Amino acid sequence: MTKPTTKSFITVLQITILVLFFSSCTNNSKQAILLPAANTIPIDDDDSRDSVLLKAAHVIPSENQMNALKDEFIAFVHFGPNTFTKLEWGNGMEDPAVFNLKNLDTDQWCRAMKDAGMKKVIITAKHHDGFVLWQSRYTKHGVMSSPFEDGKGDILKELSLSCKKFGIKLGVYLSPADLFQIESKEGLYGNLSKYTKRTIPREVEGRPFENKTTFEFEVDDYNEYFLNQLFELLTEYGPIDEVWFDGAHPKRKGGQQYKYRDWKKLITALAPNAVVFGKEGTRWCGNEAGATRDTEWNSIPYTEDPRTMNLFADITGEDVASIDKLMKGKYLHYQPAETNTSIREGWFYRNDDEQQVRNTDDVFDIYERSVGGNSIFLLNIPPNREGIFSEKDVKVLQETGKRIKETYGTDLLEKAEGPVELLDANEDTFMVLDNDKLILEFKLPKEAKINRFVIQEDVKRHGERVSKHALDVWINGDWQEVVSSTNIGYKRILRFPEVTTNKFRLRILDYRAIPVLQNVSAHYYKSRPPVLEMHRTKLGLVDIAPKMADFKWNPHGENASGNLTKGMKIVYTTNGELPSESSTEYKEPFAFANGMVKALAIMNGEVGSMSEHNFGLLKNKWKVIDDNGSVKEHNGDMLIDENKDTFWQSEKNLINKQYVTLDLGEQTSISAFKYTPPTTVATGMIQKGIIYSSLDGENWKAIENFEFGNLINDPTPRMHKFKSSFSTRYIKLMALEIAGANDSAAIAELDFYK
Ligand code: FUL
Repeated sequence: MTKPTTKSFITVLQITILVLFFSSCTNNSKQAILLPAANTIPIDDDDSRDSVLLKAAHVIPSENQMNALKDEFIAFVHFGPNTFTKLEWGNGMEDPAVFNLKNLDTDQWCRAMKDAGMKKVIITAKHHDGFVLWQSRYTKHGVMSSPFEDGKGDILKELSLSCKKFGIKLGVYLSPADLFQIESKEGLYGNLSKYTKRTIPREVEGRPFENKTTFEFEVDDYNEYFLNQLFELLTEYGPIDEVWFDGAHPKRKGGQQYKYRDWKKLITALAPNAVVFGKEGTRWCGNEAGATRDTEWNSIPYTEDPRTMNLFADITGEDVASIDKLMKGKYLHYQPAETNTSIREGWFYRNDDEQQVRNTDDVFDIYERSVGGNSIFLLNIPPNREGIFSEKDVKVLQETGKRIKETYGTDLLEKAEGPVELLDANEDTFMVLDNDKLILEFKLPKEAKINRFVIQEDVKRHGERVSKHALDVWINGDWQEVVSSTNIGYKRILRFPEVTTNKFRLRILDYRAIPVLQNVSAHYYKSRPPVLEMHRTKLGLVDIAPKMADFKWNPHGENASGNLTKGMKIVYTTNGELPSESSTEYKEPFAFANGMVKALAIMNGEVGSMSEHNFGLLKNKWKVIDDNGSVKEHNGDMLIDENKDTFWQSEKNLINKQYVTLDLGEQTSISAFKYTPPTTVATGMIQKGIIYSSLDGENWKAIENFEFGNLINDPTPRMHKFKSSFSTRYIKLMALEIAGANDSAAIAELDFYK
């Protein structure tokens, strides 16, 4: 892009406004503020690309959004009947008795969050199954009907007390989708009730509210129910700092609409500090796997005015706010992304032996990419059936917190020479890079080892403006570029191979409007042995290598993994034991039939995090003998090719005929199977199905039905354990229900286990 020259596009009217506005600005801001900054700015029909960019650069966070950004690392807690049924999505018809909680220690949750450096926790007060974790006046489907404390327990109350004790902010997840209200006879969801004037909260005998505020809304039964519950949550457990509205819907009914504008009125009045997720406050990052965009702008285009919108669609895709996207909008709105993912496979706790837990390297990596990539990191830690976070999870939280503190707790630029406004760690000072001051130098009193550089723009007052920048270091009497990147926004963490230097040079290479920086700092992260990744070919050769995502920061043309993993040794076991220095050293791919491989890297005497992979039966003799109705370019072989990037897909509308039949080559005993859905399309997720077995390929026996939840948002592999093992030569997998409004089935990879 060419740098905007103000004269070319600012109209006479705008100039008048500017002159008036300038007179009220501080000196320093004068050249930097060309338009009044606002949370939402309309795009006019005659706006050019340059003027749209300029407007985008003047979109700023609201106070609540700014506070949400500053919280940086926050916790999610998924807890409810699913914790006991071990399902990802309940069906709403669970007997509340399944929530058989005997102990609860929310102090333990908060202690672990505090150790991790998390500032806020959001709990599933009501997940899609409709079961409520608090003593609601408006339903019996919740803790009040469970054995937990004889029906007198209140998870939210306990958490809110612990939060106050530990100084952690509290947020509530209240699912608009409500399967209990959909499925039960008297259910309110989609019951086609009339919209009439109703007073919120509805009075309930013997349960008065201390807060006497009332509201009048024209709503139907379900919206009233929802508003009444919001009233309880926001007045009796507060202060509430975030309200989380999930867009996911396992099911809908009766054309039920949500009167979000009314919900919003209630939230603004009762919890003025709450940022609203899933509406105009904060937005979903677009995946649940912890992936981050290389360029995450928070100035988002809207075709309708987000201040008055009722329905917010998910914003997904790699590019959500480039200038091409902005040009399609009618409004520009500041809206930070929340990178939400779980510390465990799935959102709810299932068990401690099979459900994998992310290691500290992984969590720390996501922290750096998300917080350091202009978004908020929301990490889920699901409590177990003992009412506490499992030991493994706590350890990862503690280690992550320790690493964040050790790395970012000290600023190596503390005593550096350079622009004071950027080095003074004072949020009220900033530096306007006007008059072509686009190259900034920082000099340390003496040389230091450094591999992280943090930059913050002054988004609070000036929005996000930089679109390209690079960092040089002084090495052997010369400047050398160590890393370059795109936008900055609230925070950009630059990662690069360690260097020893006493001078840095930050170059701003492109921008949407005159850049205004707020803070810079430099850090050293003691590199750890990398996390490993395993893969097996169809012929059964296993290779182990550093996970490439960890080396994404492009170390200027050198072999990334070679450069960063000098002196690394990989050791592994195949008998289930934890590998140690004396275990078999990995030198080249080795043949392995099935079972668990555990591996870790050792580098400079330090032992890395363990990676494990449970390999299913070898597929070298397998054949797909029937891939009924496959789409041409997605044939049956693709589901057994050990490549999760290719997938089988059936034609549409073949209800009850979407199946694949496999010949395993020999009679085999089977106890479980793994379904890996495709990740590039969301149209073929098999959420319900059935497995048949046959010894001759002609006479079939139904073995068991299976069910997987939340596949569209979280397309990760799913395991199904059969009630008992069975012996078979042929297997048929038939799809019975596809997630979303889709009617073709897809499988990226199918694995069976002994
Ligand atoms: C999704 C839900 O369907 C999951 O169960 C989980 O709550 C996640 C945070 O959002 O869309």
